[in-house]
Amino acid sequence: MSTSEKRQSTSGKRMSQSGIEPKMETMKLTEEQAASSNNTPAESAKPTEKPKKQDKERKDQKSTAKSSQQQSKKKAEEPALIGITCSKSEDLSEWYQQVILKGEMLEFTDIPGCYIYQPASYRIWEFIQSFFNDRIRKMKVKNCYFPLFITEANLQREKDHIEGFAAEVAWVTEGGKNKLEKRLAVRPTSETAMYSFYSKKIRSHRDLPLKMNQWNNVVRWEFKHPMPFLRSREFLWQEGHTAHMTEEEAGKEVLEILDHYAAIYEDLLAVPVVKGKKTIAEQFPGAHYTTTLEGFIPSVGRGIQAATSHCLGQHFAKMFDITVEDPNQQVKDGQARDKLHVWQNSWGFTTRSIGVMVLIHGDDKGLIIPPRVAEVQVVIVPVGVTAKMADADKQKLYDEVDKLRQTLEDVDIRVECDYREGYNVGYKFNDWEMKGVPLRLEFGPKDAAKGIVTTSRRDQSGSKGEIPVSDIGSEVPKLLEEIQKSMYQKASDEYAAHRKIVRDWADFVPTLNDKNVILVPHCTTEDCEDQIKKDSTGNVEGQEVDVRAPSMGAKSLCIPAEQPEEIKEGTKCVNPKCGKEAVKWVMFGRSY
Ligand code: 86X
Repeated sequence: MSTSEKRQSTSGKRMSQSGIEPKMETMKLTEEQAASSNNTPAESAKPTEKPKKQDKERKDQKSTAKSSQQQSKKKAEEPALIGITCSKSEDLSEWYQQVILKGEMLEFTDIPGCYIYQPASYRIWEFIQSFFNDRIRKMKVKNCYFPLFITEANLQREKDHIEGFAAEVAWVTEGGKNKLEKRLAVRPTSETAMYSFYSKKIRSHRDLPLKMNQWNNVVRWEFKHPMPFLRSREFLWQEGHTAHMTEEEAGKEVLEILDHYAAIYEDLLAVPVVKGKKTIAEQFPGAHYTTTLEGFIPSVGRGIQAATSHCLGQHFAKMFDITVEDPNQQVKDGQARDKLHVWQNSWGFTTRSIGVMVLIHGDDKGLIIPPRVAEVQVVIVPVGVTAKMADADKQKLYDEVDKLRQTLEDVDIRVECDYREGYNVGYKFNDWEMKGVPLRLEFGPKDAAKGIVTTSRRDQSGSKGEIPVSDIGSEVPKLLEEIQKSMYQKASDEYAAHRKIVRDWADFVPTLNDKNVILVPHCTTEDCEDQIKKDSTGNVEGQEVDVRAPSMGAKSLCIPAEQPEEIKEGTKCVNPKCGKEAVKWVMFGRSY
């Protein structure tokens, strides 16, 4: 397999039959955007959808716009809340788009594949940053920053695998009115920039380990359909790059980082992941081995790569001449010691994680943000405020609400009170639900009289509870933790239920078609995987086929660290055309 083919398989170039990508961008492009967009091959690679469908979408958009106008005419004094108008199960693509736009997470721009991260999503990124920074600082990793631009000569030093990535590099060719003598790449990743520096910086074994991390933005000019958060041309990430004296030390770090990544997903975002190792066919070609987290999107039954931590071996050290003298070698006076190449790792975590979180937890009312990353954890909505209510009574209620807020803030809960005038309670409830606030407290004269607040969990629509006012300082934090736990548990149970053991090839494709990922006994070789990809391709019943990619084969997602059982001696690879012995349970699936 050529490097470029490898690269293609690594990044999963195939499109879905039912995924959420097909309409994402076309839908949202306004006419001006469409008109002004300089049709690069990506944008002009039409038709991206069946024309019929596109027409329907346009109509939908227009009719939505119209009905909202009509509505606002009808009730001019009361703003109309246009909630999520489609269901997650029926049209995931449309649902996802509405949820992130109406939840004010993200906005489209006039550049396809580049998005505005509104405060609601950027705040989640900040929670992730501070959590991860705490962890890596304990490992003595230092944050730093390298330039956005990389010279072509430097980028070419990675020539071994650059070939496979070349099509995605964005270039700056002009500065002001002058053409640059040498064009500059916008970083797609910083290996070449950082390792040239490492080569200078690392002189002796005393300079090791060297552990640096950047929080930055990178650009990969994807030609696949862009999707907000999940696959964008510019994205935010952290890239960690470390150099070690020994393979053992490097290997330990790779797994430690993978654990931190899993903790971000599971403990912060309440998203279950499977830890594992990439097969040769799917690993980063420049790596010695690649460890990975694999997530799962139940609505489409597809896997999604959640993060990677690579052991690079000595591959880059040889390319970039990163060496130290052997500290253990016995030498006579004046005799030079042998040079040892360092062992390197790299690891990355991106804003894709936010999209995965939205897809997993959101429902037909909109976002559901896990409490630990919610900017607003609790919203207090005063209820039972009527027009004929005396001002003094209203003020009394609001003062009590403010006391509730103070009590919660004193125990570090992030609270918002909704005192907005001119919006009815139903509107307010829907609005905060759309934004995903995990817990709503309702407080009105009746509650005040009983000395309680009414609770409504965002993750359990319709079920309400009560907490005595005197206990909210202790009970609300507990309830938030319960919400966090139960969101994770629900998602985890669902992932587990859709991770099926398959022993026979006859069950391979049908089980995938039932929206599962599968664990199969496999030989872990590249050729066999290619074969499986071909043989598992085909139309999926009941799922619409994207015209740009009529079918999608399954690829290996990872070799799970936790194997379901031992592979018994004599077990054959699941692929009947392969004939080799199975060596591991490998997780296969259709994937993003
Ligand atoms: C591979 C590997 C690695 C640091 C990570 O996965 C974690 C963080 N980097 C990145 N990769 C490339 O090397 C690459 C290179 C070019 Cl020039 C490109 F255009 C795209 C790339 N994509 C991925």
